[in-house]
Amino acid sequence: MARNGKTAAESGARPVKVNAWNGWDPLRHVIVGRATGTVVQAPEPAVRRDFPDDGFPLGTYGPMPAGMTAEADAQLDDFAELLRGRGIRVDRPTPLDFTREVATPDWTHPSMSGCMPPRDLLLTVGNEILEATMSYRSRWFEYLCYRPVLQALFDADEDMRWEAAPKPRLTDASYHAGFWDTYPTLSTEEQLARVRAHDLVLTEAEPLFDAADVARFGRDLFVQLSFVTNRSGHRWLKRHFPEHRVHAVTSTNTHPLHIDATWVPLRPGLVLHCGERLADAELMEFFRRNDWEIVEAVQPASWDHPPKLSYCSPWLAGNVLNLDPRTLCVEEKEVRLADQLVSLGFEVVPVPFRAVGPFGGGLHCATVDIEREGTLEDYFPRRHGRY
Ligand code: ABU
Repeated sequence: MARNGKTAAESGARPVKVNAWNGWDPLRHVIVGRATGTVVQAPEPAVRRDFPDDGFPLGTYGPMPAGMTAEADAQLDDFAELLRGRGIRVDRPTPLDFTREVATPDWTHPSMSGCMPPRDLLLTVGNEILEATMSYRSRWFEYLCYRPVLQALFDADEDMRWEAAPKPRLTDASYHAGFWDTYPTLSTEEQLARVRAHDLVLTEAEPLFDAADVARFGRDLFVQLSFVTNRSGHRWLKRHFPEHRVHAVTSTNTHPLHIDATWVPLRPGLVLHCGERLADAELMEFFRRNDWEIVEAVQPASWDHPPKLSYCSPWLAGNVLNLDPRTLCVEEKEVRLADQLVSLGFEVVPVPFRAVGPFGGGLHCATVDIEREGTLEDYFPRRHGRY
């Protein structure tokens, strides 16, 4: 029912429909995150924040600087308007007081985090929206920011499936003690060996995953094992989506945190990999065997100048958002990447978004697809190895 009491059909609006099978079909409805109220999280076993030059040395926490938050919110609002101007319906989360202490029967944590980036939390597969487990205590309650939107979608679309993965305990048993003291001291080769073996901060005590570690390619879902996603999380997803082929993947990324700045689908038959972050050789062969071209992204513009208080890598440049299989939103300063994408046949929509980076992501991270026009398809008819 529309706000004026009329149904969507009566008011002339397109009916709300949850439907998205991949990341490139024409976008009709999306969530765009908010920076409002974001905090640098209090210390917790899952993650280490240490910004000695930016006012938040190890062990300190609190609200992000007001000016940075205002600038990021302005860019997010402008992006939402840009999308609306293209006829795309946009929903926004409802921020909470993220400075407040949170607790479960197992632990108390002095702060939350924020409601950027929504992509970390919500995964749309077909008519289902799944709330991920998350693996940070500071993000345990983040789903509450999205409940008003999810409730409205549930009320508007009779066919929407609203699911939530099991809320994790996140006791100390879920983390390898001392990980953040030792891992940064390892050589690149040693770190890569740990990534390959998936011997990182999370234990296998319970299923854990972020939604942004799942790349959707129709019938095939690729789940990156990372700092925030464990094997048990992959196993849970595999059982949850029995009609899909759900693959666990790693890459040559020493700091794996979300697949959407590593292995980025652009359109059927074309995937972008972010520089040195190569996928497993077997996965690359699987893509090639199915006639997918793999292109290496050019070096990001922000390579030598990471923004203040950012925990993301410069590869956020590759964190682009498809409006359809021919049109990509790209951060406006990533001119070389834009040129590369134009040479591959895309229309590029430049979007000022640099101020959003310190709030956890780029254009893909900052959004969640609610509706993309399209159906479930099989883009990989030829199997290879364990794929
Ligand atoms: N949330 C995306 C972060 C990706 C990266 O730092 O590479």
